[in-house]
Amino acid sequence: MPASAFVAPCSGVVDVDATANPTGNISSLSAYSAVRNCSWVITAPAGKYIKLEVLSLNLFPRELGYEVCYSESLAVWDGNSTASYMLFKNCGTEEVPVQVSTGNTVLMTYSAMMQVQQGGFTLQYTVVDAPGNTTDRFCGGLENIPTNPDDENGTIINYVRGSLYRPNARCEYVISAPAGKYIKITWDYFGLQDPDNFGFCRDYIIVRDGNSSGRELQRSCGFYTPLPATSTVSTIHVLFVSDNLIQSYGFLAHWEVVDRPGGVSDCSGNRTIFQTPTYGEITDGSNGFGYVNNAYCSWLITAPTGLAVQITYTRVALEAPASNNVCRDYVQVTDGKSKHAKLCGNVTQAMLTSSSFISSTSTVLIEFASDANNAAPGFSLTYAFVPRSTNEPEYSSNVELVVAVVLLSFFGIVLLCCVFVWYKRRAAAKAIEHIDLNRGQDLRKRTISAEGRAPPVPANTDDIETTGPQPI
Ligand SMILES: [Ca+2]
Ligand SMILES: [Ca+2]
Repeated sequence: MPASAFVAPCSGVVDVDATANPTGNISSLSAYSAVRNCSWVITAPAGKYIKLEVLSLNLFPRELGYEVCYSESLAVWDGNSTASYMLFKNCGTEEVPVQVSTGNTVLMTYSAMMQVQQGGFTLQYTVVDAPGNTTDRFCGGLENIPTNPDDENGTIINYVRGSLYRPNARCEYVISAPAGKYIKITWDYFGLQDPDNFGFCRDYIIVRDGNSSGRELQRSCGFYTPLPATSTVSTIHVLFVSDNLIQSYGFLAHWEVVDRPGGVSDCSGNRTIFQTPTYGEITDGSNGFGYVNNAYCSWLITAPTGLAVQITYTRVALEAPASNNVCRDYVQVTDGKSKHAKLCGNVTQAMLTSSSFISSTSTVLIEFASDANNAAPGFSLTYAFVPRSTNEPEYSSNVELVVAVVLLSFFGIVLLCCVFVWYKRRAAAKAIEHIDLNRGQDLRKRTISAEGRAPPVPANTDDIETTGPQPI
């Protein structure tokens, strides 16, 4: 830059006339020790834009735990107020990419707390003819986005590469489609502060049908990229809010005008019963445009006698499970009394195939439920009644095996019991025989001692009991 270039002072709020000075330097160094907060509003001629290049940056670094430039920072907005998009906010010795405004004004702020003093910064501005891109910026304030036949898609962005979004931010987008059309939002990148231990979103996105008081289509935080959201009226409302602590990287999304509305399925506690049709399709009812929140539906399918129910999943695109793998929204099948695992998230074709099955009973219950936040395209499956005998080889062979094991075990136990009883009887007989012999010898000894001669040996045990001597 030429030595004679304009240098803006750091002194309160400074208006920089970029018409008179199409290029210049802005620095914290001129009054660094005295002034801790200053701002500059740079205004270029109408139809021109402002290129910003940070030549040097040596500010107090980000403090551990704050994640933001807290003690000392340089911030730039793409407009003349902090409600505009923030182009960057940096500190330390971070490298800052060259930025170009999308209008003819920018706002810069420098702030430092009293106890810090680093080397400061120098930034060069230059008036240029071409605007900057709109793919690297933080959101700000309310943005109304009307559409017309030539403008059927666009972006909404709260993202600056390498930076965290602003604390205490509130950004709103109101995107209006032509009458009879709808707006679909697709999230290309999503990284907000994770929910707290109670599942409460500290920073969040809410997508609503219509205006700011419309039906909530989606509420998201954390790092799970939400599935697309489509309005059921011509206008969609997107709100981003961040609190004062812990920031993250933000979001990138694109919107488009579509011909079909979002999820309008009436899935509120009803149970459908299928018994006679031999084939059918079961879905969440939104035709792939997104089911409603707080939904619950069930379908009870009972096959005629001798038939089983074949379930074939064709699509499962529900909200992703929580970090502990618990499904937030799910589809679950119960075969008789046996519950299959819940399916949720975006299920791959391979998983859909492996989850499909033929029932082992004649009754299958299908349940679909969604929680209060974040709808997704939905699910679909088909059912058909199929002959049970020819389609359950694995089940049949298992049953036969179980029956055989049970019967063999039964006969084995009976055999063991018989052997045991026989052995006990034989042992008891031997014991009686032994007692008999002992009693006989004892009786003969007592008789000899009393009468001087031995009595005859009794013929059996009855003789001992009835004819034996009385106690002496
Ligand atoms: Ca936060
Ligand atoms: Ca959900």
